[in-house]
Amino acid sequence: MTNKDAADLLEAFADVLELRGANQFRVRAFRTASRRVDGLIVDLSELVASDSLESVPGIGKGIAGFLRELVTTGRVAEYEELRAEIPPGVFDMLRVPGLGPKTAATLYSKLEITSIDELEAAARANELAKVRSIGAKRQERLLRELQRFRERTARHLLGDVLPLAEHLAAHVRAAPGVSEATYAGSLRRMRETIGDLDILAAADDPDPVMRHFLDHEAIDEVLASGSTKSSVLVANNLQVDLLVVPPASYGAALVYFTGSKEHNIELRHRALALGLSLNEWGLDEVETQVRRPAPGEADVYVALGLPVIPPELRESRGEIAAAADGALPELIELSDIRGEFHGHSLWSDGAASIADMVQAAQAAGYAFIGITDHSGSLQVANGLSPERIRAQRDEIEQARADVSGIRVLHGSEVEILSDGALDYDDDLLAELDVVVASIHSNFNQPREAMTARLIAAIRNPHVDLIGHPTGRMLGYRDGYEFDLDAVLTAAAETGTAMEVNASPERLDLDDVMARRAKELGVPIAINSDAHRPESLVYMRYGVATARRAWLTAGDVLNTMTPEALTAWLAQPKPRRWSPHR
Ligand code: DGT
Ligand code: CA
Ligand code: CA
Ligand code: ZN
Repeated sequence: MTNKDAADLLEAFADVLELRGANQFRVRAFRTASRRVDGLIVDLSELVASDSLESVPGIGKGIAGFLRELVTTGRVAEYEELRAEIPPGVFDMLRVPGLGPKTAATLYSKLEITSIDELEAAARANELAKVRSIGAKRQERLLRELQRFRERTARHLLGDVLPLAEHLAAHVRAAPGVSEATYAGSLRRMRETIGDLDILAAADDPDPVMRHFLDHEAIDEVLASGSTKSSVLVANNLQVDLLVVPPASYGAALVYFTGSKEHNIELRHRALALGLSLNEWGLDEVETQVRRPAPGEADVYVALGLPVIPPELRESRGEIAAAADGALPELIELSDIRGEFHGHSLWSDGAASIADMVQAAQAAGYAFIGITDHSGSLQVANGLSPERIRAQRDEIEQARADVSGIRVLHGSEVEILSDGALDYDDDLLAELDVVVASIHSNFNQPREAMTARLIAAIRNPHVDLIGHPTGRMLGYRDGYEFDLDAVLTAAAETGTAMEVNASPERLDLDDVMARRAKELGVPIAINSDAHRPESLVYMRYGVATARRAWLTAGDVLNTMTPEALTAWLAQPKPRRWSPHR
């Protein structure tokens, strides 16, 4: 239970009281107490232990009792009882700007509206306008807010947020008096989707930093602006929070705001066992109340007897134990990547010629690149018939002659048909340098059939890797159903690689699945699946996902030299795989 958690609960209790039409003074007292608790430097538990809660201004007898119960039992009975009597959807409504507990109480009691969906339906049916305390104007405004709320609460793709975040962080870094600034939160952990963007800056005087930040042209609207924290909206209703902290707290704040919340909780427990209280300002020695400054993240981790844990691992998935054992993996880096296997050209649904794609790969510093256009049955993508893919060879040869210093692999992204057969016969597949097998049709097969379909492709002697193995599209469709472990086991047995497709709307396999693949001994290939030269930059999102999967360079095919790789691909299956470095 942190001070922040307690502050949130006080606020939530005030909402419950207000929803139930409680006395305004009592409601306000809890809101004030929430702010006080949030601003406390000492841990609430210490105030409880020393029985000095009521010495804090704004905390009277009633609230002290509330907090004492919370700290000692982890819950507050009155809160839980009152809350249980209100439908949960009513609390969701409170998150819509311009809709406070009073209005929510009216909507609930007069119109029996108990969710955001019902609220929207009622507004569209002009029912809110008829309520005297609401009216037509307010109804219209609520509809607009609802629309924006839905956009804002939708999660954003890593690939959309990261470039903007780098830009905004650089802008903040250039503000007067800023010694350091970076993005934090889920983005720094490179999660596949981002709720809101958190930016953290270190400066002694926050005011000029805030002014400089709020001046940025990308900002559409300022939601809140205080002296050390502001929240704004940028394009696509992405919320950006900027927090400015003193340089001596920067490391502690960076740990805190990078999260994840679960990682932070584990760290705090470890700190307490060492007699330290970890918070966003620094590390406090519990006994002496002396604060140890933490200007850098290393100050926090080292004090806890740990190496700095890469942000991508901070998900409470065993990283703290591994760090304590000196067993953190040496994560793959973008600079380890020597090439990739899966990309398209004008021959199927790509937007550039083979020569342009190869040139872009060479400019990216790659030592090899696979050109893998779609196969014939994928007609929507202008898939290649056996005749056309054989005819494609001339242009591949031409690109090989024209662009030096890069090995061009002629391959295919071949369809895995519904029964697990492939779109090309084995003779044709044997002629190719690299074969990616993927599913783009009939996603709704039963789990057993889909599992068998994937395993059949894996067992084909010519298939080198399975493209975007689950078929999911973020924010659009879930992956198809299949038995992941059965498929990964077949891949390990045959030495067939699984792709981490780096395209931001795929990131497939995801972090958890790719980690499982590594555990089971499956080689991993990371591919941008580029359909145009500019998309080669997607590789960074694939590498980020691989890092979240605890992968090292040795776990990934793309880090091999072209010679080693060609030798690997030339081996007949089953191929034996062990991390190559
Ligand atoms: P998001 O924005 O949903 O993609 O995910 P995050 O991880 O960026 O979460 P966010 O923006 O709510 O908060 C940023 C970080 O601040 C989070 O990763 C950990 C820390 N944090 C936020 N709220 C709490 C809290 O109630 N307790 C603790 N221990 N940490 C918190
Ligand atoms: Ca966030
Ligand atoms: Ca945030
Ligand atoms: Zn593809």
